[in-house]
Amino acid sequence: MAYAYDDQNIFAKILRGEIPNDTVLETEHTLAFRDIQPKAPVHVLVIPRGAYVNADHFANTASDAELADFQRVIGRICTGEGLCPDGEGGAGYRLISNAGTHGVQEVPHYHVHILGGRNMGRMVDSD
Ligand code: DGP
Repeated sequence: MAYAYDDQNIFAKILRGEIPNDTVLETEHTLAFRDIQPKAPVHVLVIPRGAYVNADHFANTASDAELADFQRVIGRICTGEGLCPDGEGGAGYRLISNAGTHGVQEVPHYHVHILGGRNMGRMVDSD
């Protein structure tokens, strides 16, 4: 696997503190912040601190500690934003991770979008 990571991408700059962000949660391996162009009342981006291009790069090469931390942050964000459909008022959410050309990924640093606060509609357009 030869993933080329561009360390000038916008999320790399956010991680280096070169660009401000609206942080929701940060841990040793993970950062979560609000999307600058929110598509829903809640729109949080979760990114690893490590230099991973996309979901498969991260899943195939990150350490167990990084993988676990990332998943725990997603859980904490869903809980903290009141999105969990667990019978305590949350109405649910959608996770999206775009990769590559067909995924129409804009920023080449792995990220998961957490979207909620409204009905997100059908998963994808059929065309
Ligand atoms: P994607 O298409 O999955 O690569 O989505 C990239 C997202 O990143 C898009 O929803 C807009 C968001 N975004 C782009 N630049 C910035 C930025 O400088 N700050 C923040 N907070 N979000 C950004």
